[in-house]
Amino acid sequence: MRMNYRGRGRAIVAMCVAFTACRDHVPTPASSPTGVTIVARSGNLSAPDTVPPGWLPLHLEEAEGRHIVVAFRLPANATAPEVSAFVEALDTAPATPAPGVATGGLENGALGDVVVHFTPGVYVLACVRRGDDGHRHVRNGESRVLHVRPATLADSAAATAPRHTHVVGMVDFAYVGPEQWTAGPQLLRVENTGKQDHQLRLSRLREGASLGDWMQAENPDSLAITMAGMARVSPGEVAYLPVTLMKGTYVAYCLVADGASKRPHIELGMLRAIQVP
Ligand SMILES: [Cu+2]
Repeated sequence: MRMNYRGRGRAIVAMCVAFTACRDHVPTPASSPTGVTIVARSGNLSAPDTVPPGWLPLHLEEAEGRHIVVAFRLPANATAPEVSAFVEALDTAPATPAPGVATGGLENGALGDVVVHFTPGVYVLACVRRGDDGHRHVRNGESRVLHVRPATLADSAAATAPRHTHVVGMVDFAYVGPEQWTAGPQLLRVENTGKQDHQLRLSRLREGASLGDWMQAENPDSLAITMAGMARVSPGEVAYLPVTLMKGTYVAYCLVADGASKRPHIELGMLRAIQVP
């Protein structure tokens, strides 16, 4: 049976759920020792309580199960009840509920680090992946409050944004920017200039497979290898994704659901082929 275009999002979701033990993806650059390591288990996230401000690499260890861990910024003066209300609202809200802002995050499959910006104040790390019961993991305790302390002189190294090699713009509902990238280790600057949350998942087509084949495939995983991913980024936010690119064709796509139609953005056209010559 061939999947039609509308079934595509569901097939990809299934692919992501089923994505296991794929060991042939290219390693991304090693995480910085000053980064934030998050260990995810079923019903539990562990991470530092306090981190310095600035651009910090986030690293995900999936000790048990698959997780999508997003760093949400809350107002710096958010109270404990406001934090709890936000965490509760995350489960059912299609987009990031106010007053939270998604600053980027780590895709399931522990595909590699992402670099996000922390300003002094209160953040919540939470897993937005849906379980078999339809609820996001955050509902079962996979959240953590992260305090970002005030800046000191020693933080100056992390104060400036990392130097990117390519820019990926995200709008409702498309990726904008060059359709050709350079092979080798790259740092993608991922910018959301749209009005909805977006993400960037990157898969590399296997030799001989076309974008059309991939879109129509019953099992997209057989035609492409998922390489890297940036989880939810809210409008106006910027985050960075390190990736090592090989010669070939990559597909960028977004599985965030549209608030009105409930359809994943990929079904609304948010996918793009990018060549790496
Ligand atoms: Cu999107």
